[in-house]
Amino acid sequence: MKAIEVIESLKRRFPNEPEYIQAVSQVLPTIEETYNQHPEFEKSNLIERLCIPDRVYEFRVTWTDDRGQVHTNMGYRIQHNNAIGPYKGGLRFHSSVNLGILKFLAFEQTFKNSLTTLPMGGAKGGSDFSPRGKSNAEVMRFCQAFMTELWRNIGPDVDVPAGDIGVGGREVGYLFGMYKKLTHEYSGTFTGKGLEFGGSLIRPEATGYGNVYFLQEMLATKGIDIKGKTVCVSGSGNVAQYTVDKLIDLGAKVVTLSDSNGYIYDPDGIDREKWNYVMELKNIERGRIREYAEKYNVKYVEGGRPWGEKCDIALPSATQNEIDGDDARKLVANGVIAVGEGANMPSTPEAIKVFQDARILYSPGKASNAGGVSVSGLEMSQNSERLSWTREEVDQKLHSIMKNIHAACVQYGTEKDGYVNYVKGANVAGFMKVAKAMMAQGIL
Ligand code: NDP
Ligand code: 2IT
Repeated sequence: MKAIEVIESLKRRFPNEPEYIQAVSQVLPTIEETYNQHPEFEKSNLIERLCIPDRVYEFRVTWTDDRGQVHTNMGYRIQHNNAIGPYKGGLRFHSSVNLGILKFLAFEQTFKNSLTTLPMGGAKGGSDFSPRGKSNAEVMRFCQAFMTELWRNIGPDVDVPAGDIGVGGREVGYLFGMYKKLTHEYSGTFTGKGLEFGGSLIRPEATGYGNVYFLQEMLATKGIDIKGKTVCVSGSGNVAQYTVDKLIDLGAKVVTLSDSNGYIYDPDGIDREKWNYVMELKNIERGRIREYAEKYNVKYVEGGRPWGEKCDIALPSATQNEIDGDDARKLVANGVIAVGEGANMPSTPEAIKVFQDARILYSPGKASNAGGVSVSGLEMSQNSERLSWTREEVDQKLHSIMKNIHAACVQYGTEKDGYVNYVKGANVAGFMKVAKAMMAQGIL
Protein backbone atom coordinates (compact mmCIF):
# COMPACT_ATOMS: atom_id res chain seq x y z
CA MET A 1 0.00 0.00 0.00
CA LYS A 2 1.18 3.46 -0.82
CA ALA A 3 -0.80 5.71 1.50
CA ILE A 4 -0.61 8.70 -0.83
CA GLU A 5 -2.02 6.73 -3.76
CA VAL A 6 -4.94 5.35 -1.73
CA ILE A 7 -5.74 8.84 -0.44
CA GLU A 8 -5.61 10.32 -3.96
CA SER A 9 -7.91 7.64 -5.25
CA LEU A 10 -10.41 8.21 -2.41
CA LYS A 11 -10.26 11.95 -3.10
CA ARG A 12 -11.22 11.31 -6.72
CA ARG A 13 -14.05 8.98 -5.76
CA PHE A 14 -15.44 11.13 -2.94
CA PRO A 15 -14.55 14.69 -3.92
CA ASN A 16 -17.25 16.32 -1.80
CA GLU A 17 -16.30 14.76 1.52
CA PRO A 18 -13.32 16.76 2.86
CA GLU A 19 -13.63 15.66 6.51
CA TYR A 20 -13.71 12.01 5.49
CA ILE A 21 -10.60 12.49 3.34
CA GLN A 22 -8.95 14.39 6.22
CA ALA A 23 -9.59 11.54 8.67
CA VAL A 24 -8.33 8.87 6.27
CA SER A 25 -5.29 11.01 5.42
CA GLN A 26 -4.40 11.21 9.11
CA VAL A 27 -4.50 7.45 9.55
CA LEU A 28 -3.02 5.83 6.44
CA PRO A 29 0.53 7.24 6.58
CA THR A 30 0.83 6.11 10.21
CA ILE A 31 -0.18 2.50 9.49
CA GLU A 32 1.58 2.17 6.14
CA GLU A 33 4.70 0.51 7.53
CA THR A 34 2.79 -2.02 9.64
CA TYR A 35 0.42 -2.75 6.76
CA ASN A 36 3.25 -3.39 4.34
CA GLN A 37 4.77 -5.96 6.68
CA HIS A 38 1.74 -8.12 5.80
CA PRO A 39 1.64 -8.85 2.04
CA GLU A 40 -1.61 -10.77 2.57
CA PHE A 41 -3.31 -7.46 3.49
CA GLU A 42 -2.35 -5.89 0.18
CA LYS A 43 -3.44 -8.88 -1.88
CA SER A 44 -6.91 -8.76 -0.36
CA ASN A 45 -7.08 -4.95 -0.71
CA LEU A 46 -7.72 -4.68 2.98
CA ILE A 47 -7.08 -0.96 2.96
CA GLU A 48 -9.98 0.01 0.68
CA ARG A 49 -12.25 -2.43 2.46
CA LEU A 50 -11.36 -0.73 5.72
CA CYS A 51 -11.68 2.87 4.49
CA ILE A 52 -14.95 2.56 2.56
CA PRO A 53 -17.99 1.95 4.78
CA ASP A 54 -19.85 -1.35 4.51
CA ARG A 55 -23.05 0.56 3.74
CA VAL A 56 -24.79 3.92 4.06
CA TYR A 57 -28.48 4.55 4.70
CA GLU A 58 -29.80 7.93 3.66
CA PHE A 59 -33.41 8.99 4.10
CA ARG A 60 -35.81 11.92 4.33
CA VAL A 61 -37.25 12.77 7.75
CA THR A 62 -40.55 14.66 7.73
CA TRP A 63 -41.84 16.32 10.89
CA THR A 64 -44.31 19.02 11.93
CA ASP A 65 -43.43 22.02 14.11
CA ASP A 66 -45.62 23.46 16.87
CA ARG A 67 -47.32 25.84 14.42
CA GLY A 68 -48.33 23.00 12.12
CA GLN A 69 -45.67 23.72 9.50
CA VAL A 70 -44.12 20.61 7.92
CA HIS A 71 -40.32 20.35 7.56
CA THR A 72 -37.93 17.91 5.94
CA ASN A 73 -34.45 16.98 7.09
CA MET A 74 -31.95 14.38 5.92
CA GLY A 75 -31.26 11.30 8.04
CA TYR A 76 -28.21 9.02 7.75
CA ARG A 77 -26.64 5.94 9.25
CA ILE A 78 -23.17 4.86 8.20
CA GLN A 79 -22.42 1.21 9.04
CA HIS A 80 -18.70 1.34 8.61
CA ASN A 81 -17.22 -1.96 9.79
CA ASN A 82 -18.47 -4.88 11.88
CA ALA A 83 -15.42 -7.13 11.90
CA ILE A 84 -15.07 -7.16 15.69
CA GLY A 85 -18.64 -6.61 16.85
CA PRO A 86 -22.01 -5.08 15.98
CA TYR A 87 -21.93 -1.63 14.40
CA LYS A 88 -21.70 0.93 17.19
CA GLY A 89 -21.55 4.71 17.32
CA GLY A 90 -23.48 7.85 18.07
CA LEU A 91 -26.06 9.96 16.28
CA ARG A 92 -25.34 13.65 15.67
CA PHE A 93 -28.16 16.17 15.23
CA HIS A 94 -26.68 19.47 14.05
CA SER A 95 -27.33 21.79 11.13
CA SER A 96 -23.80 21.17 9.79
CA VAL A 97 -24.27 17.40 9.43
CA ASN A 98 -23.66 15.89 6.00
CA LEU A 99 -22.54 12.57 4.58
CA GLY A 100 -18.83 13.38 4.56
CA ILE A 101 -18.80 14.42 8.24
CA LEU A 102 -20.61 11.26 9.29
CA LYS A 103 -18.27 9.12 7.17
CA PHE A 104 -15.26 10.64 8.93
CA LEU A 105 -16.86 9.97 12.30
CA ALA A 106 -17.76 6.36 11.41
CA PHE A 107 -14.23 5.70 10.13
CA GLU A 108 -12.72 7.10 13.34
CA GLN A 109 -15.21 5.16 15.43
CA THR A 110 -14.02 1.87 13.95
CA PHE A 111 -10.47 2.46 15.23
CA LYS A 112 -11.67 3.90 18.52
CA ASN A 113 -13.96 0.99 19.27
CA SER A 114 -11.16 -1.43 18.47
CA LEU A 115 -8.92 0.37 20.99
CA THR A 116 -11.48 -0.04 23.78
CA THR A 117 -10.86 -3.83 23.70
CA LEU A 118 -14.65 -4.35 23.77
CA PRO A 119 -16.45 -6.14 20.90
CA MET A 120 -17.88 -3.21 18.92
CA GLY A 121 -17.66 -2.34 15.23
CA GLY A 122 -17.83 1.23 13.94
CA ALA A 123 -20.83 3.33 12.87
CA LYS A 124 -22.22 6.86 13.00
CA GLY A 125 -25.40 8.56 11.97
CA GLY A 126 -27.49 11.63 12.40
CA SER A 127 -29.34 14.45 10.75
CA ASP A 128 -28.99 18.07 9.69
CA PHE A 129 -31.82 18.79 12.16
CA SER A 130 -30.71 20.94 15.09
CA PRO A 131 -32.56 20.57 18.44
CA ARG A 132 -31.34 24.07 19.40
CA GLY A 133 -34.30 26.45 19.72
CA LYS A 134 -36.87 23.67 19.26
CA SER A 135 -39.53 22.79 21.83
CA ASN A 136 -39.52 19.42 23.58
CA ALA A 137 -42.56 18.40 21.54
CA GLU A 138 -40.79 19.29 18.29
CA VAL A 139 -37.69 17.35 19.28
CA MET A 140 -39.88 14.38 20.18
CA ARG A 141 -41.75 14.44 16.86
CA PHE A 142 -38.48 14.72 14.98
CA CYS A 143 -36.96 11.76 16.88
CA GLN A 144 -40.05 9.67 16.23
CA ALA A 145 -40.02 10.52 12.53
CA PHE A 146 -36.29 9.72 12.32
CA MET A 147 -36.90 6.36 13.93
CA THR A 148 -39.72 5.35 11.58
CA GLU A 149 -36.99 5.04 8.93
CA LEU A 150 -33.99 3.85 10.92
CA TRP A 151 -35.55 1.09 13.06
CA ARG A 152 -35.35 -1.58 10.36
CA ASN A 153 -31.59 -1.31 10.10
CA ILE A 154 -30.53 -1.43 13.75
CA GLY A 155 -30.80 -3.93 16.60
CA PRO A 156 -28.94 -5.13 19.71
CA ASP A 157 -26.75 -7.48 17.66
CA VAL A 158 -26.83 -5.44 14.45
CA ASP A 159 -26.16 -1.77 15.12
CA VAL A 160 -26.44 0.10 18.42
CA PRO A 161 -26.70 3.91 18.20
CA ALA A 162 -26.07 6.40 21.03
CA GLY A 163 -25.63 10.16 21.46
CA ASP A 164 -23.21 12.71 20.02
CA ILE A 165 -23.56 16.45 19.34
CA GLY A 166 -27.21 17.46 19.78
CA VAL A 167 -28.24 13.99 20.96
CA GLY A 168 -28.27 13.55 24.74
CA GLY A 169 -30.45 11.73 27.24
CA ARG A 170 -33.64 13.47 26.10
CA GLU A 171 -33.20 12.54 22.44
CA VAL A 172 -32.07 8.96 23.19
CA GLY A 173 -35.22 8.53 25.32
CA TYR A 174 -37.52 9.62 22.47
CA LEU A 175 -35.61 7.55 19.90
CA PHE A 176 -35.62 4.45 22.10
CA GLY A 177 -39.33 4.85 22.90
CA MET A 178 -40.25 4.91 19.22
CA TYR A 179 -37.91 2.02 18.42
CA LYS A 180 -39.56 -0.06 21.12
CA LYS A 181 -43.02 0.76 19.79
CA LEU A 182 -42.13 -0.11 16.20
CA THR A 183 -40.35 -3.36 16.99
CA HIS A 184 -42.60 -4.57 19.84
CA GLU A 185 -39.42 -5.49 21.59
CA TYR A 186 -37.53 -4.31 24.66
CA SER A 187 -33.88 -4.61 23.76
CA GLY A 188 -30.62 -2.82 24.37
CA THR A 189 -30.53 -1.24 20.93
CA PHE A 190 -29.47 2.18 22.22
CA THR A 191 -26.88 3.22 24.76
CA GLY A 192 -26.98 6.41 26.77
CA LYS A 193 -30.48 5.48 27.92
CA GLY A 194 -32.01 6.82 31.13
CA LEU A 195 -31.13 4.95 34.31
CA GLU A 196 -34.75 3.88 34.75
CA PHE A 197 -34.83 1.99 31.45
CA GLY A 198 -31.53 0.20 31.01
CA GLY A 199 -28.99 3.03 30.99
CA SER A 200 -25.64 2.64 32.71
CA LEU A 201 -24.36 4.69 35.60
CA ILE A 202 -21.38 6.85 34.52
CA ARG A 203 -22.38 6.86 30.83
CA PRO A 204 -23.10 10.62 30.86
CA GLU A 205 -19.80 11.24 32.64
CA ALA A 206 -17.75 8.73 30.67
CA THR A 207 -16.29 10.74 27.81
CA GLY A 208 -15.19 13.67 29.97
CA TYR A 209 -13.93 11.49 32.82
CA GLY A 210 -12.17 9.20 30.36
CA ASN A 211 -10.40 12.12 28.71
CA VAL A 212 -9.11 13.30 32.08
CA TYR A 213 -8.01 9.76 33.06
CA PHE A 214 -6.12 9.53 29.77
CA LEU A 215 -4.57 12.95 30.40
CA GLN A 216 -3.38 11.82 33.83
CA GLU A 217 -1.66 8.84 32.19
CA MET A 218 0.06 11.13 29.68
CA LEU A 219 1.18 13.53 32.42
CA ALA A 220 2.46 10.62 34.51
CA THR A 221 4.94 9.74 31.75
CA LYS A 222 6.58 13.09 32.59
CA GLY A 223 6.00 12.89 36.33
CA ILE A 224 3.54 15.81 36.22
CA ASP A 225 0.52 16.12 38.54
CA ILE A 226 -2.69 17.62 37.26
CA LYS A 227 -3.35 19.44 40.53
CA GLY A 228 -3.00 23.20 40.23
CA LYS A 229 -2.77 23.17 36.44
CA THR A 230 -4.67 25.76 34.40
CA VAL A 231 -6.89 24.20 31.74
CA CYS A 232 -8.71 25.58 28.69
CA VAL A 233 -11.78 23.53 27.81
CA SER A 234 -13.91 24.26 24.73
CA GLY A 235 -17.57 23.39 24.26
CA SER A 236 -20.10 23.39 27.06
CA GLY A 237 -22.06 20.26 26.23
CA ASN A 238 -21.89 16.74 27.60
CA VAL A 239 -18.17 16.14 27.11
CA ALA A 240 -17.06 19.57 28.33
CA GLN A 241 -19.32 19.44 31.38
CA TYR A 242 -17.97 16.18 32.77
CA THR A 243 -14.41 17.07 31.84
CA VAL A 244 -14.74 20.11 34.07
CA ASP A 245 -16.45 18.05 36.78
CA LYS A 246 -13.49 15.69 37.03
CA LEU A 247 -10.92 18.49 36.77
CA ILE A 248 -12.53 20.31 39.71
CA ASP A 249 -12.33 17.10 41.77
CA LEU A 250 -8.65 16.77 40.93
CA GLY A 251 -7.79 20.34 41.85
CA ALA A 252 -7.14 21.75 38.37
CA LYS A 253 -8.33 25.23 37.40
CA VAL A 254 -10.58 25.44 34.33
CA VAL A 255 -10.65 28.95 32.88
CA THR A 256 -12.65 28.65 29.64
CA LEU A 257 -15.80 27.15 28.13
CA SER A 258 -17.42 27.89 24.77
CA ASP A 259 -20.28 27.24 22.40
CA SER A 260 -20.71 27.95 18.72
CA ASN A 261 -21.24 31.67 19.45
CA GLY A 262 -18.18 32.43 21.56
CA TYR A 263 -16.17 31.66 24.68
CA ILE A 264 -15.96 32.77 28.30
CA TYR A 265 -12.72 33.35 30.24
CA ASP A 266 -12.93 33.08 34.01
CA PRO A 267 -9.48 33.75 35.54
CA ASP A 268 -10.59 32.55 38.98
CA GLY A 269 -11.56 29.17 37.57
CA ILE A 270 -14.87 27.32 37.41
CA ASP A 271 -15.66 26.07 40.91
CA ARG A 272 -18.37 23.64 41.99
CA GLU A 273 -21.04 26.30 42.34
CA LYS A 274 -20.32 27.72 38.89
CA TRP A 275 -20.28 24.20 37.46
CA ASN A 276 -23.74 23.56 38.90
CA TYR A 277 -24.88 26.75 37.20
CA VAL A 278 -23.48 25.59 33.83
CA MET A 279 -25.27 22.22 34.21
CA GLU A 280 -28.57 23.96 34.81
CA LEU A 281 -27.98 26.57 32.09
CA LYS A 282 -27.09 24.03 29.41
CA ASN A 283 -29.19 20.99 30.28
CA ILE A 284 -32.37 22.49 31.69
CA GLU A 285 -32.70 26.07 30.47
CA ARG A 286 -30.80 25.20 27.28
CA GLY A 287 -29.23 28.67 27.30
CA ARG A 288 -26.01 30.10 25.85
CA ILE A 289 -22.56 30.25 27.47
CA ARG A 290 -22.64 34.07 27.14
CA GLU A 291 -25.04 34.05 30.11
CA TYR A 292 -22.23 32.68 32.32
CA ALA A 293 -20.19 35.80 31.59
CA GLU A 294 -23.14 38.00 32.46
CA LYS A 295 -23.82 36.16 35.72
CA TYR A 296 -20.22 36.03 36.96
CA ASN A 297 -19.02 39.24 35.35
CA VAL A 298 -16.16 37.70 33.36
CA LYS A 299 -14.90 38.15 29.81
CA TYR A 300 -16.97 36.84 26.89
CA VAL A 301 -15.53 36.83 23.38
CA GLU A 302 -18.24 36.69 20.75
CA GLY A 303 -17.24 34.52 17.80
CA GLY A 304 -13.94 33.58 19.46
CA ARG A 305 -12.24 30.34 20.44
CA PRO A 306 -10.38 29.95 23.74
CA TRP A 307 -6.95 28.92 22.40
CA GLY A 308 -5.32 32.32 22.80
CA GLU A 309 -5.74 32.20 26.60
CA LYS A 310 -2.73 31.09 28.60
CA CYS A 311 -2.99 27.55 29.93
CA ASP A 312 -0.96 24.45 30.81
CA ILE A 313 -3.44 22.03 29.29
CA ALA A 314 -6.00 22.29 26.47
CA LEU A 315 -8.94 19.91 26.20
CA PRO A 316 -10.94 20.67 23.01
CA SER A 317 -14.43 19.25 23.57
CA ALA A 318 -16.72 20.92 21.02
CA THR A 319 -16.31 19.84 17.40
CA GLN A 320 -14.01 18.97 14.47
CA ASN A 321 -11.35 21.40 13.23
CA GLU A 322 -11.80 23.81 16.14
CA ILE A 323 -8.01 24.22 16.61
CA ASP A 324 -6.19 25.41 13.50
CA GLY A 325 -2.48 25.96 12.96
CA ASP A 326 -2.56 29.50 14.35
CA ASP A 327 -4.46 28.39 17.46
CA ALA A 328 -1.93 25.60 17.99
CA ARG A 329 0.99 28.02 17.67
CA LYS A 330 -0.63 30.30 20.26
CA LEU A 331 -1.07 27.40 22.67
CA VAL A 332 2.53 26.30 22.26
CA ALA A 333 3.85 29.86 22.56
CA ASN A 334 1.90 30.17 25.83
CA GLY A 335 3.61 27.07 27.19
CA VAL A 336 0.95 24.37 26.85
CA ILE A 337 2.28 20.98 27.98
CA ALA A 338 -0.60 18.71 26.96
CA VAL A 339 -3.52 18.66 24.54
CA GLY A 340 -6.12 15.92 25.02
CA GLU A 341 -8.89 15.67 22.49
CA GLY A 342 -12.38 15.19 23.94
CA ALA A 343 -14.01 16.01 20.61
CA ASN A 344 -13.52 14.01 17.43
CA MET A 345 -10.79 15.44 15.18
CA PRO A 346 -10.80 18.91 16.80
CA SER A 347 -7.24 19.66 15.62
CA THR A 348 -6.51 20.33 11.96
CA PRO A 349 -3.57 18.44 10.38
CA GLU A 350 -1.51 21.63 10.62
CA ALA A 351 -2.30 21.98 14.34
CA ILE A 352 -1.29 18.37 15.00
CA LYS A 353 2.02 18.98 13.29
CA VAL A 354 2.63 22.05 15.47
CA PHE A 355 1.97 19.99 18.64
CA GLN A 356 4.13 17.09 17.55
CA ASP A 357 6.99 19.29 16.33
CA ALA A 358 6.92 21.03 19.73
CA ARG A 359 7.12 17.55 21.33
CA ILE A 360 4.23 18.24 23.70
CA LEU A 361 1.87 15.53 24.96
CA TYR A 362 -0.89 15.27 22.34
CA SER A 363 -3.60 12.64 22.23
CA PRO A 364 -6.01 12.15 19.32
CA GLY A 365 -9.72 11.84 20.07
CA LYS A 366 -9.94 8.22 19.03
CA ALA A 367 -7.76 7.37 22.03
CA SER A 368 -8.61 9.98 24.63
CA ASN A 369 -12.38 10.27 24.06
CA ALA A 370 -12.93 6.51 23.85
CA GLY A 371 -14.34 6.47 27.39
CA GLY A 372 -17.82 7.34 26.13
CA VAL A 373 -18.17 4.44 23.78
CA SER A 374 -16.41 2.17 26.29
CA VAL A 375 -19.14 2.73 28.85
CA SER A 376 -21.64 2.27 26.03
CA GLY A 377 -20.07 -1.16 25.58
CA LEU A 378 -20.46 -1.76 29.30
CA GLU A 379 -24.11 -0.66 29.03
CA MET A 380 -24.60 -3.30 26.31
CA SER A 381 -23.11 -5.95 28.60
CA GLN A 382 -25.39 -4.94 31.47
CA ASN A 383 -28.43 -5.01 29.18
CA SER A 384 -27.48 -8.49 27.95
CA GLU A 385 -27.20 -9.88 31.45
CA ARG A 386 -30.20 -7.81 32.63
CA LEU A 387 -28.24 -6.45 35.55
CA SER A 388 -26.90 -3.04 36.44
CA TRP A 389 -23.51 -2.43 37.95
CA THR A 390 -22.67 0.13 40.62
CA ARG A 391 -21.19 3.55 39.90
CA GLU A 392 -17.87 2.46 41.40
CA GLU A 393 -17.76 -0.71 39.33
CA VAL A 394 -18.37 1.09 36.03
CA ASP A 395 -15.99 3.94 36.88
CA GLN A 396 -13.27 1.49 37.81
CA LYS A 397 -13.73 -0.41 34.52
CA LEU A 398 -13.66 2.89 32.60
CA HIS A 399 -10.49 3.91 34.37
CA SER A 400 -8.75 0.66 33.57
CA ILE A 401 -9.84 0.78 29.89
CA MET A 402 -8.37 4.29 29.56
CA LYS A 403 -5.12 3.11 31.13
CA ASN A 404 -4.99 0.19 28.70
CA ILE A 405 -5.58 2.45 25.71
CA HIS A 406 -2.79 4.68 26.93
CA ALA A 407 -0.48 1.68 27.31
CA ALA A 408 -1.34 0.52 23.76
CA CYS A 409 -0.48 4.00 22.41
CA VAL A 410 2.86 3.93 24.21
CA GLN A 411 3.58 0.41 22.95
CA TYR A 412 2.88 1.18 19.28
CA GLY A 413 3.71 4.88 19.21
CA THR A 414 7.04 5.37 21.00
CA GLU A 415 9.61 6.82 18.59
CA LYS A 416 13.37 6.31 18.60
CA ASP A 417 13.98 9.43 20.67
CA GLY A 418 11.44 8.29 23.26
CA TYR A 419 8.69 10.71 22.19
CA VAL A 420 5.29 9.04 22.27
CA ASN A 421 3.44 9.65 19.02
CA TYR A 422 -0.07 8.94 20.32
CA VAL A 423 -1.53 9.37 16.83
CA LYS A 424 0.58 6.59 15.42
CA GLY A 425 0.15 4.42 18.51
CA ALA A 426 -3.64 4.68 18.48
CA ASN A 427 -3.88 4.10 14.74
CA VAL A 428 -1.62 1.06 14.63
CA ALA A 429 -3.15 -0.57 17.73
CA GLY A 430 -6.70 0.08 16.53
CA PHE A 431 -5.91 -1.08 13.01
CA MET A 432 -4.24 -4.41 13.79
CA LYS A 433 -7.19 -5.88 15.65
CA VAL A 434 -9.70 -4.96 12.94
CA ALA A 435 -7.32 -6.10 10.19
CA LYS A 436 -6.77 -9.53 11.74
CA ALA A 437 -10.51 -10.00 12.26
CA MET A 438 -11.24 -9.03 8.66
CA MET A 439 -8.59 -11.39 7.31
CA ALA A 440 -9.93 -14.28 9.38
CA GLN A 441 -13.47 -13.74 8.11
CA GLY A 442 -12.67 -13.91 4.39
CA ILE A 443 -13.21 -11.55 1.48
CA LEU A 444 -16.42 -9.63 2.19
P1 NDP B 1 -23.12 18.42 22.90
O1 NDP B 1 -24.15 18.62 21.86
O2 NDP B 1 -23.53 18.02 24.26
O3 NDP B 1 -22.21 19.71 23.02
C1 NDP B 1 -21.53 20.20 21.92
C2 NDP B 1 -20.84 21.49 22.30
O4 NDP B 1 -19.98 21.89 21.26
C3 NDP B 1 -21.81 22.63 22.54
O5 NDP B 1 -21.28 23.51 23.46
C4 NDP B 1 -21.89 23.24 21.15
O6 NDP B 1 -22.30 24.57 21.15
C5 NDP B 1 -20.47 23.12 20.69
N1 NDP B 1 -20.42 23.03 19.24
C6 NDP B 1 -21.09 22.16 18.44
N2 NDP B 1 -20.84 22.41 17.16
C7 NDP B 1 -20.02 23.46 17.14
C8 NDP B 1 -19.41 24.19 16.10
N3 NDP B 1 -19.63 23.89 14.82
N4 NDP B 1 -18.59 25.22 16.45
C9 NDP B 1 -18.39 25.55 17.77
N5 NDP B 1 -18.95 24.88 18.78
C10 NDP B 1 -19.75 23.86 18.48
O7 NDP B 1 -22.12 17.33 22.28
P2 NDP B 1 -21.01 16.46 23.02
O8 NDP B 1 -20.46 17.18 24.18
O9 NDP B 1 -21.57 15.11 23.21
O10 NDP B 1 -19.90 16.33 21.88
C11 NDP B 1 -18.78 17.20 21.79
C12 NDP B 1 -17.69 16.52 20.99
O11 NDP B 1 -17.31 15.31 21.63
C13 NDP B 1 -18.08 16.11 19.57
O12 NDP B 1 -16.94 16.23 18.73
C14 NDP B 1 -18.44 14.64 19.71
O13 NDP B 1 -18.30 13.95 18.50
C15 NDP B 1 -17.39 14.22 20.72
N6 NDP B 1 -17.66 13.00 21.47
C16 NDP B 1 -18.82 12.84 22.17
C17 NDP B 1 -19.03 11.68 22.90
C18 NDP B 1 -20.24 11.48 23.74
O14 NDP B 1 -20.32 10.45 24.41
N7 NDP B 1 -21.18 12.40 23.80
C19 NDP B 1 -18.05 10.59 22.88
C20 NDP B 1 -16.85 10.89 22.17
C21 NDP B 1 -16.68 12.04 21.49
P3 NDP B 1 -23.78 24.97 20.65
O15 NDP B 1 -24.65 24.70 21.83
O16 NDP B 1 -23.65 26.40 20.30
O17 NDP B 1 -24.09 24.12 19.46
O1 2IT C 1 -17.88 9.67 19.25
C1 2IT C 1 -18.24 8.82 20.09
O2 2IT C 1 -17.48 7.94 20.49
C2 2IT C 1 -19.61 8.91 20.61
N1 2IT C 1 -20.31 9.84 20.27
C3 2IT C 1 -20.13 7.85 21.53
C4 2IT C 1 -20.62 6.66 20.75
C5 2IT C 1 -21.33 5.60 21.55
O3 2IT C 1 -21.80 4.66 20.90
O4 2IT C 1 -21.41 5.68 22.77
